[in-house]
Amino acid sequence: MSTHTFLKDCSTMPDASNMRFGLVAAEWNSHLTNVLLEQAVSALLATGAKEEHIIIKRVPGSFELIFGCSELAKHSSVDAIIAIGSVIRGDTPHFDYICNGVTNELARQNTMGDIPVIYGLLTTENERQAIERIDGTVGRKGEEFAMTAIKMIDFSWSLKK
Ligand code: DLZ
Repeated sequence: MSTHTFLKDCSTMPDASNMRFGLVAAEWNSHLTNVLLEQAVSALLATGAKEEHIIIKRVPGSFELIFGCSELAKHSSVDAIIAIGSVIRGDTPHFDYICNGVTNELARQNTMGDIPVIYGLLTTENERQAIERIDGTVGRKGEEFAMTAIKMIDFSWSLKK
């Protein structure tokens, strides 16, 4: 999604001023995950979220997103969690294990838990593909994760009215 599309979408987004967000970011490939995190926070604020309603936690690697998200859901009052990580195949023979483990477990947390967990894991063949998904060439994924979180909270709240 281009920046232009994102800004256009902002005006039609649900009101995020009362929404509480937890962001858990992996330190592995931090030059990428920090940008995703910044994009997500900027997008949340641009859509009306309050800074004091945003909790940011870091875990060592993407595999730890599983425990990090699960604990944050248990011990905080956030309305949605965004899990942010970047796994690059070239870096690890464990690529498939890490990706499958995190994907399956975050999916399980979505079905078993009370709040949505947004899947902000980049799984790419190389660093170039990851950068393209951040710098606007193929998307600005951090912004997309933020908008997905807002939409899913709105969805969840719409069922409880
Ligand atoms: C070990 C490892 C490797 C090789 N590659 C990555 C990666 O590309 N991205 C990532 O987020 N984490 C990686 N890790 C670390 C694991 O996610 C995890 O932190 C360790 O296996 C310890 O549980």
